[in-house]
Amino acid sequence: MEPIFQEIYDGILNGETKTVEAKVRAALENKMNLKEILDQSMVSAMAEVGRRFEIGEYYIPEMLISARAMQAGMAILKPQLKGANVDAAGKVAIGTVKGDLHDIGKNLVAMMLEGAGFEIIDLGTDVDPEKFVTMADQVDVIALSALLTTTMQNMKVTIDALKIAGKRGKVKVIIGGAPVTEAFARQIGADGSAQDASRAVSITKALLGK
Ligand code: B1M
Repeated sequence: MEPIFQEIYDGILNGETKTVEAKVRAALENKMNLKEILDQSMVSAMAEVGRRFEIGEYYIPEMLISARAMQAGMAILKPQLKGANVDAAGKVAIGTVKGDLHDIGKNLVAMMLEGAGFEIIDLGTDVDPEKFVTMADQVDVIALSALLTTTMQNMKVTIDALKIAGKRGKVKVIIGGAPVTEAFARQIGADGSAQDASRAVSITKALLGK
């Protein structure tokens, strides 16, 4: 791994926000590839945080400070991802479903979609199904994120709420997040699912014929 990627990785693991900000800035100044910065040093660090949590080496406070350092690094990358595409490719309302507070993956998907020219309405976390329903007339795509096996069930609740309100035909629905599979997406009647942020962009484009 590039030494600077290692420093960002370690900074996230140790929750050192200032270090992460400085190193991400330095990586950008050195013209390092955005996707490599994200995947090799940042997303992989969060996967390691999860592994340490699973084996009881990290607890919630450690997860939180790592998440804060990750978000700080992402905030620096965001303007770089934006702006390459000027034409709005479509409008997307994105949110983490009811009961779920994880927002790093959702924010990354929103950033990549924005970078690909989509207009984003970010509804945040713990979003009520009804809130998504109220967006259906205003957007082309509703994008649902969930990180918990418990809250992924609320993706179905949200899609069902769209159906009951007669709005399902008006929007495409894509879903994603660590526990989500294509089989689950089919089962609950989503139009597509994506394992990561770049695939979320290609699926959204394909669904809108872009
Ligand atoms: Co939580 N947490 N957490 N957590 N947390 C997980 C998800 C967990 C796998 C950890 C573990 O046990 N190994 C586990 C879930 C187990 C399960 O359900 N099977 C877990 C748990 C149990 C919990 C709590 C219940 C812990 C507790 O309280 N006892 C609790 C739940 C709170 C709640 O939501 N109600 C909780 C809390 C938290 C924190 C608040 C401390 C913090 C979140 C901070 C934040 O988000 N602001 C946190 C964190 C940081 C994690 C881990 C460590 C990292 C998640 C992350 O940000 N990953 C996570 C372990 C892990 O994932 N390995 C874990 C980096 C991010 C870039 O990846 O979010 O997967 P990810 O997003 C990816 C893809 O999934 C995909 O693209 C993204 C980019 O490539 N994607 C989409 C995501 N959304 C998409 C939408 C799309 C398409 C693709 O289309 C719409």
